[in-house]
Amino acid sequence: MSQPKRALITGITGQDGSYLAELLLDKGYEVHGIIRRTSTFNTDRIDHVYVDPHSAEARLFLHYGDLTDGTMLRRILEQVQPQEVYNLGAQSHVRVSFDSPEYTVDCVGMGTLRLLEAIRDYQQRTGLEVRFYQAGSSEMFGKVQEIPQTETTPFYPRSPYACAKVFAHWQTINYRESYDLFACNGILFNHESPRRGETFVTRKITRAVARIVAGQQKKLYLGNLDAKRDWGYAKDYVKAMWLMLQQDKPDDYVVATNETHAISEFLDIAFNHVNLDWHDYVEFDPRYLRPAEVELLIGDSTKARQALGWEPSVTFEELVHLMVESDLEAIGIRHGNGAPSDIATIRKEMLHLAPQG
Ligand code: NDP
Ligand code: GDR
Repeated sequence: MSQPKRALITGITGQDGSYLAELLLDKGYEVHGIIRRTSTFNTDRIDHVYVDPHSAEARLFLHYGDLTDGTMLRRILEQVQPQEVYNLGAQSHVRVSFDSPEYTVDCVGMGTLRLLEAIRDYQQRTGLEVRFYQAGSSEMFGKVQEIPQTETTPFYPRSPYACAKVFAHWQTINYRESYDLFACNGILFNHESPRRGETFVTRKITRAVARIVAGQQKKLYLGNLDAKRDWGYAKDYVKAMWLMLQQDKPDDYVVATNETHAISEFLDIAFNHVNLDWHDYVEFDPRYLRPAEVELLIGDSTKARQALGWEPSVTFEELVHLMVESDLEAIGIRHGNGAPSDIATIRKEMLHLAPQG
């Protein structure tokens, strides 16, 4: 019997890491993830796929490590001997990166370089190929140079986070060209889900909707409501990561829905879903403004659609409904007919609610 493929994921405890781990386990991979030592458990998003490593069925293994610690990265790489490495670990909050620029750049920028260096040495020493995925971001486009944004749109990063991602992007290309590494950059536009961190604007809104309905919160404080984002569903986006590493040649791809929406549109759909008007609840707090804002992002994912056969499966409206429903469930309130928060049920419910004729 052939050995299962082994993948190593940094950032496995995050939104994307958890969906990617599920996807790879479904495909029969042995999955290894790097987690940070914390004083309380931080594995909520992957607990449902975790099996005690003493069990013969175990195919998910966790290793303590950190992108700021190159020695640990090398050690884990030697131990795991993965065929694929997905670099998803990051201090990924743009606003926080202004407060903590040195750490953000160390983890996001230098962390990627440390990992690339470790892979380069490992590959040269063993002769074994390691395919590498770098979690690039639409934030790299920053101040709009071109609409929509494609793989050839110039970068104009507007935060320490985005600057570090640009550095990581170019390092990835350099390692591909210098050392013949199978290294790909995904340039992923915003993607969300019920597992999205609670301080990103989408989840902050859907969680607040549920808490307002439950009487646990009266107001929702937000910053700039005019910013526009190209929002997709995280579960769709991790498929694109995997597809990139299955191609004959390494390349870079924009992954996006090709639609943009203002935060106020997200608010409309989320609050309307529970028959509330967001204007009655949302207050402005300048604390949530950024020193420099990215006003408009809209991707053109034609290349990924044509070369990878990838496409998004969930619409913007479905995504908002999915997230609101999930937060209502989490708080113990079941909206409408008590439907669970899966996409098939959301679709049925939307058809039912759609104005007839
Ligand atoms: P999350 O913030 O949900 O997850 C980030 C992950 O990185 C967590 O597992 C976190 O661990 C880990 N991490 C943080 N710091 C370090 C460190 N120093 N060393 C090792 N691991 C660390 O992000 P997402 O899942 O949303 O995003 C995944 C990747 O994709 C990130 O690199 C992000 O920048 C990028 N990206 C995300 C987009 C999005 O819309 N979601 C769009 C484009 C790019 P812990 O749980 O311990 O905090
Ligand atoms: P973003 O996501 O910065 O695009 O980065 P976020 O949800 O944080 O912000 C989106 C837009 O909403 C505005 N905004 C607020 N944002 C937050 N977090 N909180 C608020 O209260 C608030 N009010 C308004 C922001 O100003 C911004 O314009 C995400 C991250 O996942 C990155 O890691 C990833 O690279 C990019 O998406 C693509």
